[in-house]
Amino acid sequence: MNPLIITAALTGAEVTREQQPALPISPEEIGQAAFECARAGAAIVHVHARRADGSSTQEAAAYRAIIDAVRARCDLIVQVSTGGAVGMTAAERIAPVTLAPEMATLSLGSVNFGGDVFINHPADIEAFARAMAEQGVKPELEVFDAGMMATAQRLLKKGLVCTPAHFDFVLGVPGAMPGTAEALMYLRAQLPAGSSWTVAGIGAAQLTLGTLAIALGGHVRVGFEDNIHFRKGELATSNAQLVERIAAIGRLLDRPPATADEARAMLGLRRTAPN
Ligand code: KMH
Ligand code: ZN
Repeated sequence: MNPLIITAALTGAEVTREQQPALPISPEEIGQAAFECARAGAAIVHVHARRADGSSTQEAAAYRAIIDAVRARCDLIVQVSTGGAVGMTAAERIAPVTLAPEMATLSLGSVNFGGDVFINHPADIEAFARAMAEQGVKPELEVFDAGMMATAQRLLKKGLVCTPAHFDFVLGVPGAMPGTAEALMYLRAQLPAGSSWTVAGIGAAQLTLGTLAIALGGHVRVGFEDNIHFRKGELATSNAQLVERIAAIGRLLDRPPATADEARAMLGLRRTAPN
């Protein structure tokens, strides 16, 4: 049996309350959403911090409040974002890693991102990888485009990322690789041996690529960061609703949801003392 690790990407940096009224923004709301997602079958929460006015921030104190709010309610793995929002400096973006969370994202290259450009300079990528290694933080390698697999290989070769690596294929961002089965299969074929992987399909691809990933032995990310709809023309009522559906598909395909501790063992995470 290969349990399914479900990541709930609860908030993101770009989605607004106007677009999705149930978007969790405050630490308390994010903690409550994490609790509901844990009950629905998630093992990891991928989190972004917002200020009270909804704007994005990478301040460590804001992430501290989120980690505390999640830990007060459930034992989910907290994965902080180092992508932050488009336009933030690298120095801003790396701040939450100083809290030594269990996991953090590590974006592997620059890419067009809707009407913006998401910049990840090679030197910054290496500095982020070093900071994570120093803090004992497991990186999730974010792949938006094909060339980023070569960057992953370079980081592994330089010893900046340990094996087995864990990848997230983010597919369907306008300007990056599309949310198609072909794109997923192409990236999967290039995984370094022994790697684990998850897929974050954007919009409607969240359901189709998530289901395909389950069948292929991968893992799945769902949540409002990537998709605000339950189906075409119908907003999801909560992040947990999206987790519930993918957990049900996992069970049908003999991939029951992993608990947080099962996911820790599968990903080789250190079990953190509450930090
Ligand atoms: N907000 C995007 C520009 C991550 O969390 O590491 C980047 C992002 C990736 O969300
Ligand atoms: Zn993110």
